[in-house]
Amino acid sequence: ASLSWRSRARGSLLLAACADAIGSVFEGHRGLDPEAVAAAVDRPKVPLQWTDDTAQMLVLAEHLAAQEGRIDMDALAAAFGAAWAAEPSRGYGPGAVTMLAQIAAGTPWQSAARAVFDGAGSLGNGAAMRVAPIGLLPGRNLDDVAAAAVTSALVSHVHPEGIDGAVAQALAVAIAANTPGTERPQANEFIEQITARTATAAFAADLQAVPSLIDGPASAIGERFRCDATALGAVPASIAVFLRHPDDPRAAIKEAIGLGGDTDTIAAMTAGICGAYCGEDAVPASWTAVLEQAARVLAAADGIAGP
Ligand code: F2R
Ligand code: MG
Ligand code: MG
Ligand code: MG
Repeated sequence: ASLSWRSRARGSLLLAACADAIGSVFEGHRGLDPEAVAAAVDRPKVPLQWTDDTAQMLVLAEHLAAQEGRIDMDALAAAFGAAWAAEPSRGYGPGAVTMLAQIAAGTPWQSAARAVFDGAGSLGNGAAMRVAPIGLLPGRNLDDVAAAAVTSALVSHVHPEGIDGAVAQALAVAIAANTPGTERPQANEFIEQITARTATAAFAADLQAVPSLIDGPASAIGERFRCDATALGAVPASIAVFLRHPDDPRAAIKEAIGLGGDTDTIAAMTAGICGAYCGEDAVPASWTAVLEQAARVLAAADGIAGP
């Protein structure tokens, strides 16, 4: 039977939240022991407590649901600022903290987002890590998805690579959500649809390296990409891991965490794409049962997917 859009939205947000929580234990670590990673995925630390990645993803999903799929940039920025102010210990990045504290104190997002990193703006993966809900809006073509991803990114990430990260990840989720479960995603076509809509030469080059990494050892992904908290270092790696294990979220999450570095975020982004492809039934019930605020995650997915 074909998967419903709601099942795909639920699968995406649930798996992203679970992977964020499981991966967060290893964030910043390199050279991880594969057995420790496998144990954390197969017998996760309970409860599954998620980080800034999921906190912002839920804010975005709830915003889209309230606005019937549109983005009000002032309201979205204010909601990100309020979520940070309510729970500043979710593991936000340093640039994000500086910027969100300003927004929470009343500085317009336009100046707060532009001021960070000496005026360069953030090229962190924060706009990408939260963007799955945009790829899950029903009835959107890929150009619409890319445009909405840019809008959602700009309230915090004005550097072109920070924006491209959000565009690439939103498109990956959307393409996966539109791929019939009976068809395996084809790496070349998947990547071409994304690079047609990203803007920077750096993203084009790194995304175009992904198809060559599908069949070899996972270590080649870690050699090709930095797997860090930057958009360029994390998003192509996440897409590569998904394309290696599209219908096996557990294997994908193990491999994503095993890369080391920004483990919560790479695992969450990989898992968000897997869930959009596989649907809710692919989420281990034992994870959902112990996931923090699981009912809120499900309601957020239903809010964007519609009836
Ligand atoms: N940052 C973390 N984890 C490490 C800190 C944990 C925290 N101290 C704690 O446990 O309490 N995790 C989360 O941040 C990443 C998402 O990052 P976001 O939201 O984009 O933040 P930021 O700070 O803007 O960017 C992240 C890093 O990217 C580099 N960077 C960004 N812009 C740059 C620029 N223009 N030039 C040079 N470098 C730039 C910096 O290294 C930033 O720190 C996710 O991993 C999430 O889980
Ligand atoms: Mg995090
Ligand atoms: Mg392009
Ligand atoms: Mg992270």
